[in-house]
Amino acid sequence: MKHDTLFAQQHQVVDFAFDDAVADVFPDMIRRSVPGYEAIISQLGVLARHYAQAGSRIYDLGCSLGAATLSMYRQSSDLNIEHICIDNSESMVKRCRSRLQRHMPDANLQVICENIEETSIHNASLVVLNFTLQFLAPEIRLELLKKIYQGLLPGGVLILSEKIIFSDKTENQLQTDWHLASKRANGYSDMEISQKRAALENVLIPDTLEEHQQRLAKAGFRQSCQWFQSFNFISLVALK
Ligand code: GEK
Repeated sequence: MKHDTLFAQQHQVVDFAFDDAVADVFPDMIRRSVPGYEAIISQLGVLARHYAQAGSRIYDLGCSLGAATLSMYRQSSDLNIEHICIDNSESMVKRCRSRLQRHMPDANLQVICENIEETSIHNASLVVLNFTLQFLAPEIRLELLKKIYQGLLPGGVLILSEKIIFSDKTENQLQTDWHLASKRANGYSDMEISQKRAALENVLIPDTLEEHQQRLAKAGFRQSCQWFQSFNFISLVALK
């Protein structure tokens, strides 16, 4: 696995982009930056086993290199699922396509380069937004959730993982400090941490847990259950 040193040199901070340089080190970057990422990926397989309906579609929106899809496929390969992976980064999509074709050659799979705002969703038993919604402009998030709700089959679910903020200032500071401590423990220097934070500032806009739950309810979901938290990273299952 290629080591992520993208922010190790002092440089002029530009907005973070999912380009070739990021895609090349992405598995290392996300594993060291998102506490619990690997646990989430493996539990997505368990949840897919639970919710995937035979002959339906599973959408992985903002799929990056396809880790979520691979985990879900491995637990549901007997169910004749059509896997739809979407990302708007060409750098991610070309690597994702070749990885998934290699690791799941018998799967019914489409890997598409497009903005998830444009994706039409239907016959879905499961839709995954694993750390993707946070990169969309806040004012279009509800529309996307409504579209997902409409495209889900009865009994279908959305799995939504996000970095969050906390309305209580003290807790927000503590959770942020704990996350930074985990990045340091994973070998990132203070300079790397602060340069990456500056690069993400205008690109990753987090909501509170309450904002997510209210938005999911507005989109039509009858209930959303939090199943994961590690510091300021959470995951929800939203039920149609
Ligand atoms: C994983 N889910 O490994 N349309 C399509 N893709 C988008 C959009 C958009 N509007 N905005 C951002 N992306 C993955 C990890 S990473 C999370 C998801 C992170 C894509 C973007 O190109 C990137 O690949 C992904 O969403 C976010 O389970 O890097 O923190």
